[in-house]
Amino acid sequence: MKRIISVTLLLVLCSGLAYAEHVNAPIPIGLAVAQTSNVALFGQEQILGAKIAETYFNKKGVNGTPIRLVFQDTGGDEAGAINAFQNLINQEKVVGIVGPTLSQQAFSADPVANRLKVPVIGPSNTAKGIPQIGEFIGRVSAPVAKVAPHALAQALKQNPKIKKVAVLYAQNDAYSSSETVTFQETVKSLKLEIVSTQKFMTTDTDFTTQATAVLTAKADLAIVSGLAADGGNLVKQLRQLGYKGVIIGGNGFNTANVFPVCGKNCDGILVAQAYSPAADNPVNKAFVDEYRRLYKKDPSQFTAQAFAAVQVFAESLRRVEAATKKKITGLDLPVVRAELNKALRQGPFMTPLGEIALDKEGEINQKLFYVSQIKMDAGGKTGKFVIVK
Ligand code: 1QQ
Repeated sequence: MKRIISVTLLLVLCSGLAYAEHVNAPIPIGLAVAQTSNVALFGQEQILGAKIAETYFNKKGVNGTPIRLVFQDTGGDEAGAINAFQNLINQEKVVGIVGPTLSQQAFSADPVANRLKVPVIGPSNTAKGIPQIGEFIGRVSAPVAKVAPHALAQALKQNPKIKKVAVLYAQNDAYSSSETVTFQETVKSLKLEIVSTQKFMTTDTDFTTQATAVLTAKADLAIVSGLAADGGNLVKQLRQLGYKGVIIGGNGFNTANVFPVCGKNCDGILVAQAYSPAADNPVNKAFVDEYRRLYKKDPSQFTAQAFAAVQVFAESLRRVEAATKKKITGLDLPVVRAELNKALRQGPFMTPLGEIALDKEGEINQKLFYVSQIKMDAGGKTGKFVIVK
């Protein structure tokens, strides 16, 4: 008898709990980045930043209601990104999506979300034209045109005698093909000469042809726009074949996961970046402190941008509640998605990237950019990004 009573009591208590959970159900935000394939070299860093943001913004939540990240692996290609987006939108009923990792994936997956009127924030899509995909598409990753030229300016400052430039890029990747255009325009505007233009594929492993061409052309600066695996291998083979000149790496080099790829040959690569761990603002301090506590090193740009992407969703959800005077959980999902998309574009956010805002089109306005130089440790296995500007 006693047992029956206590079981009944337990059931009553449990159903009470379930109800309480329901009215305060967490708000699902999709996180669609690469957890597998070579593109996971970036995606892994993005997940770390997103998770720190989830915990940080859930101290207050959305006026008490927590957010909940729903992770969906995109893999490294377009089909994987489309699948992840569809799943998050239709099955998981997310209010918005942070992702995908590559611009190459965004040009295929973003139109799906845009048609279904689901806001997307690109955490690392830097190719020209991303926000123009549609009215529900924005990004917190500054475009190549705003970032890449800083690396060239720094290379010339350190090496005023540079005259002959080789540009190399992954022709099957949207970011790489976009970034090389910016680099080539900047090279010409600085009255330097492009002595060789080399294409490769992100799937390539042998770069003998391209490296030989750079050496034959006697370039004193090589600029590589590619992803971490291919780009890192290209740099390694370029050095192994005897190239002694300066190397600029594009945004694909902005991850510590490139260090094991080029090893000691990563040393000295200049990379422009949209983030510095030393940026002096309270939210960056909190972010960096937490990252250091967990991983005993400094966060990368991709980690900081993923944090910022989750942040703009969390803070915009609060804006939606303020504007509608209703709890998110009390609004219909299509209304939440539409209001959220508007709120994302209404004013600044103070993030680890500094103060940022999205314009009407969803393009980021960011003020601070940096250049770092890779410094490899004596063993050639580990290294760090040293901010030089
Ligand atoms: C893009 C990029 C990549 C380097 C992100 C990892 O900038 O695809 O837009």
